[in-house]
Amino acid sequence: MRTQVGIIGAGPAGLLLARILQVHGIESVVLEGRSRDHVLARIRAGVLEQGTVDTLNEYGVGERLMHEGIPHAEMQLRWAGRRHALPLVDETNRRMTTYGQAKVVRDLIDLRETDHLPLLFDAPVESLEDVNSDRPRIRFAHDGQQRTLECDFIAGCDGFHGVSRQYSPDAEEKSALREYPYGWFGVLVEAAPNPEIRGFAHTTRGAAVCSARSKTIGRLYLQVDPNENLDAWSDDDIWNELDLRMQDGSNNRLNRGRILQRDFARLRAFVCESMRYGRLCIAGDAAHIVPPSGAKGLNLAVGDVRVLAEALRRFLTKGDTDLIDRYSEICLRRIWHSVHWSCLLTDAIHMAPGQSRFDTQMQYEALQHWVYTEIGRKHFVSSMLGLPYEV
Ligand code: RFL
Repeated sequence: MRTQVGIIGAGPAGLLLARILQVHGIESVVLEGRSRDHVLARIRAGVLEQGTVDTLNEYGVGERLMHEGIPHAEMQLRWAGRRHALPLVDETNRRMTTYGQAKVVRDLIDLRETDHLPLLFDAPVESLEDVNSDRPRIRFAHDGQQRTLECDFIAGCDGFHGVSRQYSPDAEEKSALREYPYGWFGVLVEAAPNPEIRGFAHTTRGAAVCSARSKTIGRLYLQVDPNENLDAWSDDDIWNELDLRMQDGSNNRLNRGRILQRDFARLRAFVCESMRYGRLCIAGDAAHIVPPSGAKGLNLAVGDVRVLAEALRRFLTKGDTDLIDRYSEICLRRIWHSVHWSCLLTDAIHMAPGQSRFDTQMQYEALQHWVYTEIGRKHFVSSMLGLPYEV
């Protein structure tokens, strides 16, 4: 097998990259280790920046998003048992949109399959060869056979646990990690999200987060200790704890419904600053992880892929290496900005183990600053809405 760009991973990064390259007339093959069903059922992100919405529209993947996406113009923050709200729209009317990652992935897969372009599921990549030559190769398994894909360039879009990052020799040396001493216990629920109870809550019992995936499906999180026995929580325990943490002195309560899925995510921030080596570039979660509080992971993946697609277009059609040489540098400006914001927000809303009353008061001050000062509001809104793209 041979192609121009071998793409590892059919998450948002790999699939969107394949789509943009297709629009530019560049061939690619997408290799995905898991099954189609598994990829489509994965519940993750749900909040899209305006830039992500615009990019999906620009490349012809925005039709369902325009019908089913829920734009929102306000962020609620709760602390000390009171609700505070701040507008989340800028002067050019940019805002956030709720639209599940699973839908973004399905839209991209549907389009690629309709166009009969190569996308192989159950095709785990085992190794890469000659990455630093002009004929890099991908070794993968498919249909019980070992196979090789020869490419002009490899895009490692295989997430945090993927194989591609390790092929950059200085990846480890150029990586930075922060692990938080807590995680998010997430539930996907069949219950209409109550617009009066949304956003983040800081409480001395730990944080809670209420968001929506659609008009009928809610996505709710509780901060928990990483060693918490989550099997011991009944559905009622989860709802009761959410009610306790989201209470704001009003009679508003979450609408309850069937819990469709439970999961746990350890919070961490990670950046690998070496995103390119020879004919390999890594993008999305393969290169960076942000704590989910800032809703930045998928949005950052889109930012990387925009730069990578344009850099590959210039390189493969004109032999111009300028942009590909600056790929890491350009992406990292946006990445560190989002990581910094996501960590600030994470620090402000979670209770760290053994946290003092002093620390809690400092968090109230940070929250107060974002909601009740002009400069704080500007910082909050521009950070949530995301930096403009350089490419
Ligand atoms: P993905 O989605 O992990 O996809 C990588 C793909 O690569 C495949 N793969 C391989 N394929 C072949 N061979 C191998 N050897 C392979 N190894 C791996 C995997 O099976 C997979 O299909 O990475 P990608 O494309 O970079 O996309 C990143 C996003 O998925 C991620 O950043 C977001 O989900 C993060 N995130 C959020 N981001 C937002 O922008 N807004 C949000 O509201 C938001 N909420 C969240 C989130 C992440 C969360 N978790 C999982 C911690 C909420 C949570 C709880």
